[in-house]
Amino acid sequence: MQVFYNDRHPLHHGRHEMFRGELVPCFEVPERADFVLQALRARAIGDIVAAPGIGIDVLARVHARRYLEFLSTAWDEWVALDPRNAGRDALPSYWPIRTFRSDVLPASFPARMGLFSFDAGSPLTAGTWEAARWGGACAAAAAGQLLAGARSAFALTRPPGHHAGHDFFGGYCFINNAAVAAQCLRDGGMRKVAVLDIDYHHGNGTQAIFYERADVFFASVHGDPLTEYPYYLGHADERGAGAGLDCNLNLPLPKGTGFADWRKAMDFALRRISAYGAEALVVSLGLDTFEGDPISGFRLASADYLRVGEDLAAAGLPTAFVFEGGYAVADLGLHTVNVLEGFLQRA
Ligand code: OKS
Ligand code: ZN
Repeated sequence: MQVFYNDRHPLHHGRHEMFRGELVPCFEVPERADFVLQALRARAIGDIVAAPGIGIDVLARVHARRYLEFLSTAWDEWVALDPRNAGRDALPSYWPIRTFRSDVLPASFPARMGLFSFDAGSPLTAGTWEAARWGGACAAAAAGQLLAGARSAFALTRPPGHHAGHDFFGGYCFINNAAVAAQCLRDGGMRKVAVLDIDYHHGNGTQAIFYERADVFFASVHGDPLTEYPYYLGHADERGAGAGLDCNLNLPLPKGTGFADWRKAMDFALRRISAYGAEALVVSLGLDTFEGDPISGFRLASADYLRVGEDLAAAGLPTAFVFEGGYAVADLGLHTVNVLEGFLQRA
């Protein structure tokens, strides 16, 4: 399996996120990807390579041009507001929710920061754009492998992507890597593509990007948004719209769900993906379903991830894995490698 490793990921290194009225240290830290890289090397999984660069046009297949333009200049604009900002992360303070306008692009940088985001937990730093766009390149390269006939590939990158929408960041995500991979598969000739999101959190960005499309099926198993982040999307009655009706499947599960019930949900999603007729699969691989995750509530154990990989392989589709969440940092390598090993043994 080719592993496209984003070696620019440490350029995105948030210090603090806003959490219930105070700035707390970030959970989404560079060490996350370092532990996965170490484990891949230790267990000799995959051929670890760099992704070739991509143009902005590839990202613009799933993201708005004005959003990409914003991301590319955001740090410089933040520092221009106040030179002392060079020493602190950029976080939004204002959001244009219901009754406000989002069609007029504000000249004010803090106002644009809010227009293009949905929470204050996702610090934007000096190297965020560089790290995030190279993550998109890793996802595109993983898709390219499948188009060239490979059974699987892995985009190992951070920041993660599945909360990022067409024109917004949030949930530690800026560029939607899984959406980039799915779109690249479509543009490369795959007629029907599925994204299966097994991160603890609902992939609201990916869902929204493909919600009205019949050519990309989105399925997600996640903590019930009534109690879990991102709260405002991910309910079972969201089935897609327009041409995309019934091309969206949400399987919310209560906090505390263990592997047996979680596995039934994932296998149901895989059956729906098979019935849909997908020619390729993108897996949003979050490892925050682990029982030891500090901010999540499912109860998967380390060995369960081998079974996850096996079940994914049994679906029989060319599969691109894209790294998402997971905050039990020291265990992330083991869990990621278990999924990939289970997959490779069964593939
Ligand atoms: C407040 C909670 C923010 C949760 C963000 C979840 C990010 C994630 N600190 N998404 O998959 O893992
Ligand atoms: Zn997550």
